Amino acid sequence: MKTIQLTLILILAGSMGIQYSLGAQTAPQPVSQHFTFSPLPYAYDALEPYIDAQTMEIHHSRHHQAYYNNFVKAVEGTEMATMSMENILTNISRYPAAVRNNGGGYYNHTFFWENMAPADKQAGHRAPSGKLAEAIDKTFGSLAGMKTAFATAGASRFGSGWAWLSLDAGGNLFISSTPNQDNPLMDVAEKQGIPLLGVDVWEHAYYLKYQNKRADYLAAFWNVINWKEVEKRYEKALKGIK
Ligand code: MN3
Repeated sequence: MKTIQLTLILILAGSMGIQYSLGAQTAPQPVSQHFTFSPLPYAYDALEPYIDAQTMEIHHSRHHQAYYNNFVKAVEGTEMATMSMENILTNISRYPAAVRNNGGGYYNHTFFWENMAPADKQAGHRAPSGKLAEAIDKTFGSLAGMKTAFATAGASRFGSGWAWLSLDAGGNLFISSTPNQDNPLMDVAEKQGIPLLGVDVWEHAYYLKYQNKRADYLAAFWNVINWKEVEKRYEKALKGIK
């Protein structure tokens, strides 16, 4: 009944040339509510001794927060303000560098925090299992083979960037690295795919504890992998490409 009344009012208003607004119901959602900045899923010191608390705090509360703030500023008032992050990233070549750099930084760090977990919470789950374990063995010969290829991608990235394990459109796993805040979702990536596991190899991610020894940081990283999360991403990615 109410719907009919409202429809009649709108028709009447329309016929009288009145622009009708439904007010708050149609007001656009603020960008900072569409894209949100979350706390870490664990305490700053939860990844000790592999990644130190001070690095985690600065990395999350300053670096990540700055990427988020600048991303929100860059998309406010544009078509991107209501798009999904995945949609923006896969079409990144259409958008300004500020969106590529800050949107990438915002997305990549959230992704990174979630693919890590405290080492003491990994009991019984220190390696991938199920379908992901099978795919890793098939593609890289063994988990050790995958780790070597992944660490090599991270160590050989010149300057700042990321190393990734991803799924390509053909359903195959691959390892790559990207410069700056790029990632494999982006249409500018050398090889595109759906990321499953990522590691930040910017100096700010490891310098306080490891200084110039990026390889030591990459070796320590395996102690804090949230394999359950990586497996979840793999299952979802497989469904997505079918
Ligand atoms: Mn970083």
